[in-house]
Amino acid sequence: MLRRLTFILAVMMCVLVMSAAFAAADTLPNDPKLNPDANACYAGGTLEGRCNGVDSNLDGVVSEDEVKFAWVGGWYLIRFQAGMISRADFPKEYLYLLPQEGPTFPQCHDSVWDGYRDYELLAPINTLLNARVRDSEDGSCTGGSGYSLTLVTAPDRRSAETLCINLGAMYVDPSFRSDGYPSLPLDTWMCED
Ligand SMILES: [Ca+2]
Ligand SMILES: [Ca+2]
Repeated sequence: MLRRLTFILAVMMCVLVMSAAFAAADTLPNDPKLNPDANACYAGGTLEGRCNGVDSNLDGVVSEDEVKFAWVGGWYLIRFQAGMISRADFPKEYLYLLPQEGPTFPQCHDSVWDGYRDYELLAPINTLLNARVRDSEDGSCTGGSGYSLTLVTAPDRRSAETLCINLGAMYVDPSFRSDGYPSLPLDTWMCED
């Protein structure tokens, strides 16, 4: 009797373990590192709800191919988001799914006027001490570590001044003319420190 009970228990345990295993396969998280089917189109993904109704060619019908195209894009996108595919390796036809690339630093800004030195922007406009002046005048940003300064954008001098002070710089230098630097925004002002 005891032996039979043990056998029944063993069978029951076996069934329990197997169903647990199947359940695990069904409920793998939507994480491309754990789940080969992970897809940004699934619930919780950034394309959730946007993959089954995309009429890409605007003919009024969502075809099977259009749905498939969207899901393949979702498959790549979630792997990009997990750092498993780089922008360079991302399929060209799906690049529109990737976020826009932000500006990269340092940037060199060349003046079109003689005798005006290059400005090297080290961080986004409107941050304290985001730039420095180099010795070069040819857009190469070489020579001299230059002095640090702060560049801001504002529609007029008064708002520029407020912005400079709020950032911790002192006041606006009226001698700086950003229109001589075509690659800088037109309303760029320099804060003196
Ligand atoms: Ca269509
Ligand atoms: Ca120049």
